[in-house]
Amino acid sequence: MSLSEPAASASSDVETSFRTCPLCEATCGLSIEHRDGVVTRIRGDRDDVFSKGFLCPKGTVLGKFHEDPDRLRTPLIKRDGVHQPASWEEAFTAIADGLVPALDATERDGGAIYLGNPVVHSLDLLLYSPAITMAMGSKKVFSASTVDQRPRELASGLIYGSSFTIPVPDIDRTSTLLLIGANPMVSNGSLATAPDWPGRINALLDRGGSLIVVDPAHTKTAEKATTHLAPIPGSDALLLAAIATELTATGQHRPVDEDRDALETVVAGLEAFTPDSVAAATGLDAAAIRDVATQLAAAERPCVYARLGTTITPFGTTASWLVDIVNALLGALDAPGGAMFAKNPAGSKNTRGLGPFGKEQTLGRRKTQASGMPIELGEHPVAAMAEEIESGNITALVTVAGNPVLSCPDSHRLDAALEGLAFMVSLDCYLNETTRHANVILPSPSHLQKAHFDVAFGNLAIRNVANYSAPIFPLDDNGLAEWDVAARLASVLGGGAGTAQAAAAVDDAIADRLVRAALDSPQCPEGLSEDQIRVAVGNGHGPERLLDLMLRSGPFGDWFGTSDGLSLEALIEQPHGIDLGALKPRIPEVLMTPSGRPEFAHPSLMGDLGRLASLLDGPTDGLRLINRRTLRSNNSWMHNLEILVKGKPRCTMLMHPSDAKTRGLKNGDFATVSSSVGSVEIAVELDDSLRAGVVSIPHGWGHGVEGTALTVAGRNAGVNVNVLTPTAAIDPLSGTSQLTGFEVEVAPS
Ligand SMILES: Nc1nc2c(c(=O)[nH]1)N[C@H]1C(S)=C(S)[C@@H](COP(=O)(O)OP(=O)(O)OC[C@H]3O[C@@H](n4cnc5c(=O)[nH]c(N)nc54)[C@H](O)[C@@H]3O)O[C@H]1N2
Ligand SMILES: Nc1nc2c(c(=O)[nH]1)N[C@H]1C(S)=C(S)[C@@H](COP(=O)(O)OP(=O)(O)OC[C@H]3O[C@@H](n4cnc5c(=O)[nH]c(N)nc54)[C@H](O)[C@@H]3O)O[C@H]1N2
Ligand code: SF4
Ligand SMILES: [Mo]
Repeated sequence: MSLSEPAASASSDVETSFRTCPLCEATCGLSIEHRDGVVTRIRGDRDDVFSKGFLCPKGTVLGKFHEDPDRLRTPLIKRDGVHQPASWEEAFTAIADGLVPALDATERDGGAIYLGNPVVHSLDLLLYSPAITMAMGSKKVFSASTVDQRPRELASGLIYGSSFTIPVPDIDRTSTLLLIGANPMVSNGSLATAPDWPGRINALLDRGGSLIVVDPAHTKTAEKATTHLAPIPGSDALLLAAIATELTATGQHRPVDEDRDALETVVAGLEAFTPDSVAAATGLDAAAIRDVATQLAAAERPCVYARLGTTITPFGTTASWLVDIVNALLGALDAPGGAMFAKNPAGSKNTRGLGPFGKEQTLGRRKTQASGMPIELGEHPVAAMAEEIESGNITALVTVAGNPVLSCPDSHRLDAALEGLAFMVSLDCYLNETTRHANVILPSPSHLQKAHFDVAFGNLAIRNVANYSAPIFPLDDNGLAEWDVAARLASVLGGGAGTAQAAAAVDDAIADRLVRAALDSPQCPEGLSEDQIRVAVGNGHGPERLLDLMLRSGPFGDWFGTSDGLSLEALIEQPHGIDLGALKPRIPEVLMTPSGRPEFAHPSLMGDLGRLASLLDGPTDGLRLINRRTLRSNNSWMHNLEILVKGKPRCTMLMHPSDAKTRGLKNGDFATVSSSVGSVEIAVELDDSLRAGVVSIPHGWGHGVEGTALTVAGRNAGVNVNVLTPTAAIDPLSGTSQLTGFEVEVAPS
């Protein structure tokens, strides 16, 4: 029996299956009761080794999502402007006849791919979408990273030699947590996989610890804070620089040995940034900044963690770097209770134990064609997508689990640009704002029909944990597994047939690479042969074999039966997961830098301090729009589930009463919000806890568009905030879009 095939149930008794929630980075264990293919109840799995029963309202709706009549179950082909159901064979033939010639017409240079956020949550897509990219033969890769975490990854690449080496807050052991631009009480955390952030924050406070929150909004997380600072948006890099200077100027930093020279270079470069010099530009009292530095310095186990509110700004890379500098000056980097590095059970670039090696990382080697935006870590910034299509540099596009029309800047322009493509293919669950432009849409099965393992979040978890979930429900009649769809698509794009055999060949090629990587690993036991590996993992097709290869050759692996350790089988025997323990210090073995130490004073980072100094002049007076998440939402794609959208509308604009008054607006009024690129009309919700001069609108809304099939979302449409986001405003180092802190005007509608 293939591991992908769930055991058929003859009886109609209620069965309980345990499964990791695939929706957000918290990776909660779910206990799913179901009967005859219908989910009857979802609760938190109290025996899950990591989440211990925690879940949020979204985790309970996987059954509703499975049943959603709008969820696509067959491929769709656009004929005469209308999407019509088609067979898989027809769909792959249409792609061979349409997309392949479009790619070939530009010698493959005009092809692009956009990888959306759910790719990192999907075992199938993480393992098989690289095959699609490779088969396209295009170097134009876009992803949601450049509207999200790319600055953090870039800073890590420069400092530690790998973009996967991201410090995570050791929240269970810290005594003082400084949280900047993150709202984990609502988002459940990001780049810090920790199911039950709320419980962990409460535990920190219960053990007498402190929570310092820096956020222009008085969020649910700020409500928990022992200290809350509400800065001017976009000024966090200044704040961090001033904290670093204050720590060293007052001798409150902790002694550092190996990295003294590099840190002294950084500290010297930060001299101009003091609590007094940044006060006006951050909108904070110098005394409040000094107090934060003192609280951190006095803490037994301090930790600084920054997230989305700092990365979707023009200084995202610099702010991410300065987080590490402050942690290093506090002795909190790579220390228990501070900012630590996870060890991915599925293996990662930084788990091979090779120790120091690698080339100097440099920036700025590639630029986009139309306007010269930076291409870093192999990706084009999404801010460049519309202009690249308009200038004819991109003529064919594949989107995988992404909805850029709602999530990327200057949406109206991107929406129009997509219509100009010669051919577009989407792999998605819905006919939505983006996929409506596709000539062919290939459906994904529901999440309950797929295997799950969090390959990506092993790099980011606050404990080392491994947990595998088998599919609960079988595929629909005529349904294809998502890995199979991706592999068939890759085969068609490479000029092959979109058949099961072709997909198997793509799969075998990936398995071959993993076998070679295992044999080449410095941890590979002497004498282990290729045959032994192949016999151990078998030759079944699909993600389980690949996962087995990764686990068994990973840092906790059983090396194909030659030692005790992880394997897929071991995980199947433990449906609540295997806890591999608290994080342990990993410097220097985690580093891939030429010096064998963190490159704290990397020239590309030091080189941005001049630009940062230009912020000291202070911002202009205009209103600034910031981003916001709401608990029952998940970016753009869960608004078609009644249970999550019912009740009062969530897509409103929060505004301080003083800002509303000067504009003649009252609670519930409709306002027109305009930026340099667009305008929307939205209901005003007064909030006197928000920093004055700041307004906040959530993203992912703006449904009800012609050509989509989202019945419930259409009735709860909201507005698309990214109609307002300019494409020109990016972090010039990473190319990440500024989605927060840009100027808008607000007037009564
Ligand atoms: N419920 C829910 N959960 C989600 C998601 C969702 O859509 N809904 N999305 C998931 C995804 S893809 C991600 S990446 C994570 C993100 O999770 P988080 O990183 O926690 O991001 P947000 O919840 O957007 O919170 C960012 C905070 O930054 C603040 N902010 C905005 N601008 C600035 C600024 O310039 N400086 C500072 N200091 N703060 C600022 C905002 O007010 C906001 O409270 O959430 C994930 N979880
Ligand atoms: N203004 C503003 N804009 C933002 C943000 C913000 O805070 N403010 N946040 C940004 C962030 S952090 C992110 S991550 C991006 C998200 O940007 P995107 O990734 O482009 O958007 P999502 O809404 O996550 O879209 C996910 C798509 O994948 C589909 N999908 C879901 N699960 C699966 C699956 O298993 N397989 C397949 N094939 N498809 C699937 C859904 O139907 C949907 O079409 O948005 C960014 N945009
Ligand atoms: S917090 Fe995230 S992982 Fe946990 S149940 Fe909610 S959506 Fe799922
Ligand atoms: Mo994200």
